[in-house]
Amino acid sequence: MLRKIILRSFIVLSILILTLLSCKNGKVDTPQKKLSAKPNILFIMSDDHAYQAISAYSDKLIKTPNIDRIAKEGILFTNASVTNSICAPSRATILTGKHTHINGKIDNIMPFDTTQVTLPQLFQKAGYATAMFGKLHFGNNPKGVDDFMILPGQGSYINPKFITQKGDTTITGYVTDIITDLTLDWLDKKRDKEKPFMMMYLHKAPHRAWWPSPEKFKEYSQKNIPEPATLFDDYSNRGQAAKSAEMNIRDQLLSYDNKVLPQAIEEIGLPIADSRNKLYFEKADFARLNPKQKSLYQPTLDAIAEDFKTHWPTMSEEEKMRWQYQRYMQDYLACIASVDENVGRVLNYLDDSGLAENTMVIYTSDQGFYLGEHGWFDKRFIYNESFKTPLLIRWPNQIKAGITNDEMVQNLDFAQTFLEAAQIEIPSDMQGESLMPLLKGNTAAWHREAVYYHYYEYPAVHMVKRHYGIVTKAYKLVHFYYDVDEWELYDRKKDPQEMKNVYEDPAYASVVANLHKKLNELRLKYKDSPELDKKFIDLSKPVN
Ligand code: SGN
Ligand code: CA
Repeated sequence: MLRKIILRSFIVLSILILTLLSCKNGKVDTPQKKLSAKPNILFIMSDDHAYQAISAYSDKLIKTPNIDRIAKEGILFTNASVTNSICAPSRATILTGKHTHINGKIDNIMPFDTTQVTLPQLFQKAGYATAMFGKLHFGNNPKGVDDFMILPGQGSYINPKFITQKGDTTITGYVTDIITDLTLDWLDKKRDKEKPFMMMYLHKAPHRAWWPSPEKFKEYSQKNIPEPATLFDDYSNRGQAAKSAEMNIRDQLLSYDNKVLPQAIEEIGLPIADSRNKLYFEKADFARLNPKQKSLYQPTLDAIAEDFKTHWPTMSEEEKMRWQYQRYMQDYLACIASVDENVGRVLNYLDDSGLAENTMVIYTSDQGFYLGEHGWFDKRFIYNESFKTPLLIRWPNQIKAGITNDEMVQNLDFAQTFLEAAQIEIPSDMQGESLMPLLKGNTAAWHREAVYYHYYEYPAVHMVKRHYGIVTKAYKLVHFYYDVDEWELYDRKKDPQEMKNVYEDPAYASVVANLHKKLNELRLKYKDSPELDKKFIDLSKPVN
């Protein structure tokens, strides 16, 4: 009897111990195992980086070997676009997975409703280590990030100030290098390595006023950059919107954009047309340089001033355009050269630390940019160069190397893509679609034929009129409204430079009818409407 009792107790005890052990394993090990299978997300975004200036798209202007690596070892999207081509609205779309008329951040001015759930919050809640470094331009207190250091507003290229959880701090150096140092430091030393990470590494460059590092400034100021075919566009065959925009390289670039010292302008007897010219040198990046840094820039600044004084007074209008274009592009590309080098540093870190295989690396921009096409700089329009945005994604564990994809994808889709990749539940009110099927090469599972676009910031800097439109692989239908009521249609295959509005051409009558119908459907699908257009016009009116 006693032996029986002892034996039974022994069995019961063993079962109990085994159960307890497996429970403990269950509690401690399962989530870890699950989490370690989850990918890291490294979201790299620069500000105003045109796809024309990434050699994975075209090497006519610059070679970007490091950014290209992401596509070579992953996927390149050739038809990626934004829903609203301007900084803060693009960021709001990425963070909420919603069009700007739904998340409310229709322009750079309108405040963002911070009660909305943003992407990092979802990742943090799901057990990810989260961080954000660089330019947010979107309120100065990001939610859902364990660590952040962000530039106030647009931030400075030189000796930038950062907002942190512990207050403001200023770091000496060049902004692109600094944002990368902060990113690498967090990846290497600060993050909780028990968790997967979601990191937003956000460059200020190459935003206006395109201030390069001193070495790149010198190097690129000596280059001759090829001109785009449409540099001397006269905007014929199009409506009011293109004609009245204020972003012409010859006429609207200011001397601080071109780094022509105010003294040089005064010396040849020209008025400094815009008080901001002088202010920039007195208050902005140039004024932030310490004497040692200034001495590194001075020889290049002097050479530009000399060149300007010698040639500008006798230049024809055409030559002035060409001169302005060279100066603009030299600095713009010099800024990108630094971005590319720094992206290389981060990719090397992923390789060296063994993180590369299971890290999804995304390279994109908050929108595209005009690099002299139509004679312009800046963005805002639904026309190709600013509507499209670079998109390169690498994730060796899941994406085959070297895929090119031409589907109509948008920044609206990013949130759902990253959430699906991380196996986090996608909120049902997000408006995009996960790109995961495309990343896995399953194009047959992708059925979208058209995307929707809506731009609002007017009247405002650069004077690009309010407009919305629909874009398919073959066509683009646009409605400009507010103080005009004009429709434009472009045949994207026959007229990729978008030089001829064929809306009134009878040959396109059925295309127009079909696209109008589809545009209405998209407006309904995404919950946009004439009532909302009017609401945003009323909200934008200055309150006395
Ligand atoms: C500044 C720039 C504009 C630019 C806007 C918005 N002028 O106002 O050229 O369009 O930012 O850019 S500047 O002389 O102050 O640089 S955005 O990327 O932030 O939307
Ligand atoms: Ca931008």
